[in-house]
Amino acid sequence: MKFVKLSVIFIFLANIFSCQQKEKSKEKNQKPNIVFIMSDDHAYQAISAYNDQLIQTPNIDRIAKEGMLFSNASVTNSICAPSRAVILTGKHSHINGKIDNLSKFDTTNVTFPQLLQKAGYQTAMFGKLHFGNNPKGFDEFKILPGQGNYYNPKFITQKGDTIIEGYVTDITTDLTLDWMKNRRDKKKPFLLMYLHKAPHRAWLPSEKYYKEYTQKTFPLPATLFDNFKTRETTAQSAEMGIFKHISLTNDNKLTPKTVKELGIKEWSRLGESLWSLNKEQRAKWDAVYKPINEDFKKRYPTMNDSTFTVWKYQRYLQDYLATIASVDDNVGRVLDYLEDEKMTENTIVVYTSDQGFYLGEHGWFDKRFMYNESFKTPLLIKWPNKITAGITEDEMVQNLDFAQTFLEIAGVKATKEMQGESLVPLLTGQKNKWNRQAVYYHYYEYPAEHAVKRHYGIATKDYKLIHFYHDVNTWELYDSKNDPNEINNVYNNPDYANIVIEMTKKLKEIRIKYKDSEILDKKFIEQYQKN
Ligand code: SGN
Ligand code: CA
Repeated sequence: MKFVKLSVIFIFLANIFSCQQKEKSKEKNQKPNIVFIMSDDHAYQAISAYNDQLIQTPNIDRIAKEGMLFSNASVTNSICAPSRAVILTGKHSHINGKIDNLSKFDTTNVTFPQLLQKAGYQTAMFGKLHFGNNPKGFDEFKILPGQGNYYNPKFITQKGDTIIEGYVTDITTDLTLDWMKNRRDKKKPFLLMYLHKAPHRAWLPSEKYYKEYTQKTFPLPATLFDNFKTRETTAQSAEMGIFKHISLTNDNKLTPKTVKELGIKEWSRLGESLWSLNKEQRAKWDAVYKPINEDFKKRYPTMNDSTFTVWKYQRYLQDYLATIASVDDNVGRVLDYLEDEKMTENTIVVYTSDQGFYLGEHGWFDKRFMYNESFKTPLLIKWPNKITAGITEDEMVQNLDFAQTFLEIAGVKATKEMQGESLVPLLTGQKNKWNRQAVYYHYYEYPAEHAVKRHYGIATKDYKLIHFYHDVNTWELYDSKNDPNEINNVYNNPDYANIVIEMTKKLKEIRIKYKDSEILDKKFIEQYQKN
């Protein structure tokens, strides 16, 4: 009797084991799923895996712990929609045509999701795209119109527009999880683009975090009071200074009444960014933010330019970082789901931003420049069994490389027009197959908000050469190893004369390699003037 019982238990356990094995091998034989997580304007300085001075991001850090952190990832054009166009097409802005946020994306471009969809991948996109038209190649999408709202956002869907009550970061995640749980075919591989609006300006945190973050103070960056010596004509004319251009109302969330009462003249509009909150949300908000007005009224009379800048900086970072705390929580929800469903083995997870951002460096917020904080972008990738966990990779990679990377992972051929390089060799420990010596950058949106002049440039691991053009003609050279904060433009320093010659030659060559030219520069200026 005992023997019969034992045999039954044995057969039962053997069955379970063989089912599990079958499931595992099914998962192994299936092409990998791709979860592409991107936030909007997320500075690498605000991810604790890069820098733990400002915020703890334990969930985003999980990706680095279990995978690879890229310390030298950059974008080709540091602004939202152009960066997204580069990611989807694998082509530089001057080739895919989406040079700035204003022009519409040319939907005759072939994107990697279209190719994956054709190859049998299920495809879905949730959150911010900012293209002016709907994405092609997606079975399902729910995207924000334009910039979208933090509170009670509207989403464009294939079935029409819908407004969803709540906080955008939570909602984008709810939509993403709902698709993964309920609406995909679990037998097919998938590409999921999970795209946060946060931490984009005007930095409206959720109730969960504004209570905590409005109490915090943060260390000041070394270049908060940069005087732009050696960069007068370019950096100095940009309109993205914390002191002058962050508005006390729209950005720092003081009420227009307070600002008027104190007789302060705002550089930009005297407005409020809080119109999307409903009554109940607004009441909770006011309970926390109203006292900040009273406190400011007391302090303002004794403030000088630098204490005023520091106050604005702290207020800016409190809200900016609080929006990231929500992103981190929600990334955790998605990672947990993948773990609970035992999908981690066969899923590559990428976390990145559409570009970097200034958190007070050079006295700035915003992006656009080829200087490090906005040129570089966070990039963390995990892919168990392929990537050795916990590695930091310092090779120069770009958002231009995603399309070819994902196509290679899925075993799909890239198009001839794509200009990036697959990151698979770096991910799988075959560094000898990677030989990139320099990356190219080109920013176009000028004249426009923030007044960052048009420029293109080349970066190697040692130097960065930038040419500002259109209504100026200035050159800058940075010694990246000796001047990581990029405050010394050494272009005219005789000690660097040979480097200037060498880098100018390299810049010419890389312009040819990527098919960019003065003729195209002129064409885009004319096109811009017509728009
Ligand atoms: C808005 C912001 C700008 C920001 C652009 C582009 N102003 O216009 O500060 O540079 O978006 O951002 S705001 O007062 O309306 O917030 S991007 O990430 O979409 O490129
Ligand atoms: Ca952006």
